[in-house]
Amino acid sequence: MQLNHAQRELTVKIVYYGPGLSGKTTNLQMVHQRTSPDVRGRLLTVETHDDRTLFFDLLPVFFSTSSGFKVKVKLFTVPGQVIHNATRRIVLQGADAVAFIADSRRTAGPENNAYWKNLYENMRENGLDPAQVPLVIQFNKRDLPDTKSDAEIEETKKKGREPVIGAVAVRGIGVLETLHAVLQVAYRSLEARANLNKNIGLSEREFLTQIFANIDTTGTELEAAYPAKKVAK
Ligand SMILES: Nc1nc2c(ncn2[C@@H]2O[C@H](COP(=O)(O)OP(=O)(O)O)[C@@H](O)[C@H]2O)c(=O)[nH]1
Ligand SMILES: [Mg+2]
Repeated sequence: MQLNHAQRELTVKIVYYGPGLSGKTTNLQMVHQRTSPDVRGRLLTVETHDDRTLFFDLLPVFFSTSSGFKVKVKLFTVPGQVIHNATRRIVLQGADAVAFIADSRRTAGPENNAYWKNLYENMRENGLDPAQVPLVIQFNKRDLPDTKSDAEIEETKKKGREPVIGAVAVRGIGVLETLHAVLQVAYRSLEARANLNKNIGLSEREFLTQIFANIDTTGTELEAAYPAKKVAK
């Protein structure tokens, strides 16, 4: 988090982390598609010929609070390939919350575990206490055969402290729910550290509403809380 009182600006950093090809870039593309141009910037994506993220993706989302603060939420993805660990570590620096995107297929289990470990290592290398960094987990690619069952995902949910969300990112399923969950844990952690309510007059409700009122929530679990608004693609 960067809080600049002179400029009246708050920057929040969210990182989508996980193995290569788990669907991190797809998540950002779907968020971009459904977000009003009024509150989003360009989706910056650097891809190589084999469709993998070479460096990182970045999608900025911004709004002004009723108290007159500018809030910039930066959504980043990391490159998943093993050789890009240095880049992953740099992108992770200063993250306020992490969405860990896992591939739900059974065959992906060992890779998910390896990258979970890698996430913890990189947090420590960056001087972050993993226990203090808010996390959510997305089990993506629920449409493919031989994925973990819902019951197994429930088990994971019970074992950990993190919110767990099932997704089919290519169809936009679970994408906004994941974004909402990660923004909520980010806000709560920043509130505990920096007293956003008191210091800049920004409540959790306003933080989430300013963003999700400008996202097309049609057909998602968020539709009731944030009535869908059509946005230009
Ligand atoms: N079947 C299926 N494919 C997906 C899903 N999400 C992403 N993909 C595909 O998986 C590949 C890798 O996705 P990408 O977002 O580039 O992964 P990244 O390396 O984590 O950024 C792409 O071909 C996506 O279209 C999903 O939910 N189901
Ligand atoms: Mg990518």
